[in-house]
Amino acid sequence: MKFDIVTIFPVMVGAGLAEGVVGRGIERGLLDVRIHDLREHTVDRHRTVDDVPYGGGPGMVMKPEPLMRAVDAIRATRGVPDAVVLLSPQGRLLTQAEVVRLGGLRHVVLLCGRYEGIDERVRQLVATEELSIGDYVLSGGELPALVVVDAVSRLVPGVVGDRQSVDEDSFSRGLLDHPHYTRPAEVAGHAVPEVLLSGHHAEVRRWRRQMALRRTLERRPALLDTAELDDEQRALLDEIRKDEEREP
Ligand code: 4GX
Repeated sequence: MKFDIVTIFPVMVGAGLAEGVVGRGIERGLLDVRIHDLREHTVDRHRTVDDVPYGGGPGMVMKPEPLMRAVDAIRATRGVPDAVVLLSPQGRLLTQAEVVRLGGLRHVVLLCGRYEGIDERVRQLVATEELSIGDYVLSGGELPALVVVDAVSRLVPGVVGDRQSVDEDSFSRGLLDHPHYTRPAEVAGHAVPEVLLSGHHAEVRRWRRQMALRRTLERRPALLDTAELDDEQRALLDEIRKDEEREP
């Protein structure tokens, strides 16, 4: 899968791509990620990427031409992308469903804004969509772009070594994860739940499904409205809800 990231902080973005699962995916040729320094697409002596807002007010706005030239250059050298994504708090919220949709594309361009925002005509003429990684204010689109590349890359075959860990990921099933434990069997008086030491695989599986449901019900109940539960999960959830009624 091909990504092109347009930014005024190429070193920051490069650092975010260098390590871990994404870094290995790039090394192994499964991901083709290019970083484009927006200032390379300026024409003035000061390499200006921002200007004062029409209408006045505080802060600066990203100029349209460097961004438009950057995307033109990407089209010319890397081919016509399937999506040009602008990262901003005004965008549609990034969910695992959106990640899966982007994972079905072959070439995605990510535009990282800074300052108070970007000239509206970039939205109209260049971006094909706008995404937000959450309802909070960051100082630029670089971290959101890295979030998109990370989440989408995990779905590219071979990037995550163990297919099972992708399929069983919390959210790929629409629920929160169950608790995890490793050695030692006791830490500061806190023991590992007995069932995990028992070797009864069916009971371990049932316990994990129960805990995932319990946590989801307690922490993110709205997820249960959209999660596709099987018969066993519906039965477990009814049990948990009855337990709660007895001792809320
Ligand atoms: N999820 N920000 C972008 C500047 C900006 C504003 C408007 C383009 C248009 C954010 C988020 C986020 C802050 C990144 C403002 N660029 N982006 N930046 N949350 O808060 O994606």
